[in-house]
Amino acid sequence: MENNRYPFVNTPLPYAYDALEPFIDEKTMRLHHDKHLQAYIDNLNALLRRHPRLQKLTLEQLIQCAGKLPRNLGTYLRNNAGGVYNHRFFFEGLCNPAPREPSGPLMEQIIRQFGSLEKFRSAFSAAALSVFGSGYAWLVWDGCKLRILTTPNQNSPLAQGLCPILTLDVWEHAYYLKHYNVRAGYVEDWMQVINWQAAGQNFMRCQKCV
Ligand code: MN3
Repeated sequence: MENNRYPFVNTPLPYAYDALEPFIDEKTMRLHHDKHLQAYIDNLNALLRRHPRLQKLTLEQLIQCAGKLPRNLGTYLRNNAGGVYNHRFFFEGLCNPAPREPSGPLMEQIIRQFGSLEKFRSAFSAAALSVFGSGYAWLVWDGCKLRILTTPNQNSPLAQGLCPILTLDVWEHAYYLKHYNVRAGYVEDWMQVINWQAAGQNFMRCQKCV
C-alpha cells in the first residue's frame, strides 16, 4: 500500500470513478472515496499531528498498536487508521471487468476448505448480511487456514494478527444510493467486481508473512 505513513494523502482510486458501473455506481464511488475516505484521512492526520511519537508508524502498525494506547486515544486511532486502511483495501480489491473466479493457490485453498467457489460465495454473502449496523466482511488467512469473519465499525483483522485477503464494506454509505436498504443486492453486485487477481496476490503475501 503506497503512502502508508504520516502525512496521509488520499491516493487516487486505481480506476475511474465510473469503472465499476453498472455494478457499483459512479456517484457512490465519488462520495465513498472523496468524502468518506477523505474524512478518515483528515481525522488521522489531525490525530497524528498532536501525537508526534506515532508519526513514524506505518498504517498497519498504527492499527496494531491502537489496543495498547489509553482508551479514548486508542479508539479514535482504531476508528480512523482502520477507516483509511479498510477503505483502501476495499477499493484495491475491485475491478471491472473482473476475473470470473480466483485462480492458482487461492482457488485451490477455497475448494479445499469450502468445497466449491459457490459454497464460498454463499458463506461470504451470509457473513456480509449478518453484520448488524456498520462494518465489514473479510476473507483472511490466519496462518493455517482461510477464515471468513466480520468486523464492526472500522475495526480491522490486522489488530487480531490476521492477514486480509478480501473485504466488503457493508456500511450503508457503500450502497444506499443504488440499493437503498437492500444490502443483499449490493453483495450480489460486489461479487461481479471482485479483483481476484489482487486477492490471489494478497493470499501469496499472507503465506509469507504470517
Ligand atoms: Mn465505507
